[in-house]
Amino acid sequence: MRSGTVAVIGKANAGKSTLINVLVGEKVAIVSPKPQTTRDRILGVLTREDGQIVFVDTPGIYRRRNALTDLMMKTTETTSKDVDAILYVHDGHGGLTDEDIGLAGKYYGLGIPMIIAYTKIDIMPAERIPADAKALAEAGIEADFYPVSARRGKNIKALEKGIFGLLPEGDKLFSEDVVSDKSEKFMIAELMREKILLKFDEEIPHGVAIVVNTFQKRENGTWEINLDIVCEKPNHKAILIGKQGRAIKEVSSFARQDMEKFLGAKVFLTTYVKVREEWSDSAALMKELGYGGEE
Ligand SMILES: Nc1nc2c(ncn2[C@@H]2O[C@H](COP(=O)(O)OP(=O)(O)OP(=O)(O)O)[C@@H](O)[C@H]2O)c(=O)[nH]1
Ligand SMILES: [Mg+2]
Repeated sequence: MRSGTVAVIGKANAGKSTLINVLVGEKVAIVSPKPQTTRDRILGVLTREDGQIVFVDTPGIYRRRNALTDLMMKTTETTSKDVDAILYVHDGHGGLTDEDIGLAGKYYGLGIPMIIAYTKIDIMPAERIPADAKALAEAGIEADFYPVSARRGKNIKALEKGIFGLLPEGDKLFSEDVVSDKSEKFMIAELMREKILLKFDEEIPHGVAIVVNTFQKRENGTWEINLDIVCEKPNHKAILIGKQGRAIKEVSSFARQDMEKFLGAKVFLTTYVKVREEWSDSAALMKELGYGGEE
């Protein structure tokens, strides 16, 4: 039996969380077309008869903007050093620059067994794949290279096999019914944030935190959920609410549908938009909003 932890590392928006969801077979992390979707370290557990892979999703590598980004990058750095293997995710469709090669090289250089998932091959010319594989190898990055598409489920089985091959002999770390280390309440907040990421332009979702105030199952089996959408500026609040509350109604309705799917029961969701100026640059406010509490 082989078991171990695998840090999933790569640039922001590379497709790390999507790949973990597909490998695990369940949604453990939210996904969006905007960079900086993942803020926390999230475990996704894949159990087979003969072993277990504990994926550690990390915030994508991104330019520093504020205290929140700093904290996110620190999470990624510490995670990458404290695992049995690294799954380095590269967005093949985005091209391969010297900077990309440098970044992959940096993690390869840690001396931890590493595998490369070259993803999004469903939306790029196949001819480029061998050339990019060669460029990485020529730069001294001799990690096994797997072209995959998380969206189309292509080559995922082969990648899984490759990852198991890097892990040490050992017993499972989690019981087999566990797929994530995060609570239902955490996922509820994340589903709300996902819908905001999908609906609004970058500046707004980057400054949003979700605080779940009520998360309660009623006797009849339905859920009562009340949450705050905390943003950084009064004009962001106005945009989040929208004309006659239309924007907030729309995102709340999409979020509620996903929450119902996730909890398998009817949800009564109320949302409230609040302003906490510059929370993402204040360590104390960040902590209050649930970031950086687990040092
Ligand atoms: N076409 C295509 N799109 C993909 C694939 N994998 C991910 N995507 C898209 O790429 C975008 C980013 O995906 P995420 O999984 O959120 O990326 P991430 O690396 O976790 O991003 P951060 O958490 O921000 O670092 C989303 O719009 C996904 O739908 C793929 O295999 N094919
Ligand atoms: Mg992510």
